Amino acid sequence: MTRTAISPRLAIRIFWSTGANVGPVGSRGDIWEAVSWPAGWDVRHVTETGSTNSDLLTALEAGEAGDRSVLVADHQTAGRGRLDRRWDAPSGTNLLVSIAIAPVPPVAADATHRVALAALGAARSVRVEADVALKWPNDLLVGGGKLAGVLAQRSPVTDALVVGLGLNVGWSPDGAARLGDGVQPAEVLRRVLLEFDRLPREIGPSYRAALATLGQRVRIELPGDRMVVGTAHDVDTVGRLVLTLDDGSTAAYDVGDVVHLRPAAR
Ligand code: BT5
Repeated sequence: MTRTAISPRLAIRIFWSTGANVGPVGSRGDIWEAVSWPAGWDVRHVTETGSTNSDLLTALEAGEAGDRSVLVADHQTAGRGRLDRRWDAPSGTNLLVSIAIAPVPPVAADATHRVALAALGAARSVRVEADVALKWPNDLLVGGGKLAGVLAQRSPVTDALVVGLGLNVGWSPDGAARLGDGVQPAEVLRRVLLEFDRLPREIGPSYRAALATLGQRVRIELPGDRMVVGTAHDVDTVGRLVLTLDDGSTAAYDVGDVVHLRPAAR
């Protein structure tokens, strides 16, 4: 049997220009096709891929996607977390989506803050009774368990970035949180995009106001098995978390995993 090899770049180009690879009739593709997306968003759905972030970056770099292009998948075989970690979800259970933002805003972190705030608004609108909190830099928590994470990747080729959101809807790993049964990932995405469009032009004050980390005593686990403990008192203009350390000095951190040492006050 002869097979014609198609490069990943060509495959995403074909997908993006034809809408091919969208789920077949009778599958979950129907649900995604039926959604009425807010104006101005170009939402594409695939049943399976490696990573929506990688695909959308490829599409951007090929000129096949642009600002407000959105790629959502039922399943990722190589879903990525920050720092080369994995993001897991069984097929069809959770929201796995990437959003293209172009050009890159003057403060790149603003783009990830927007997506995190939109996800926070969407999660709160679905689970009004739950205490959904935002933890620096962009995690959503419910009862201390991780509900969602955000991964931003900047294109080295074009003036754009991709912000990926993994939000647990019907499934969560041990110790994590989910929105719960009876909620469709497509409906959650619709709400995320609506909330995104409602955010103010200046995002910094909204982000700080929503960030449960501020005022908390925290531990930051830093790359290289280092850690630091202090009180989080601000986020600086480039998105770094500013801590007051126990010796009274201040220090700003741009990457790390934060643990709230007291329950969030809001
Ligand atoms: C994140 O990383 O929180 C960013 C996750 C971004 C995922 C989205 S899905 C769509 C888009 N395409 C991609 O390829 N990625 C993005 P981080 O803070 O590093 O968290 C990763 C860690 O969370 C892992 O090491 C696990 O311990 C844990 N984890 C994995 N899957 C999880 C899940 N579904 N819920 C909660 N925690 C999870």
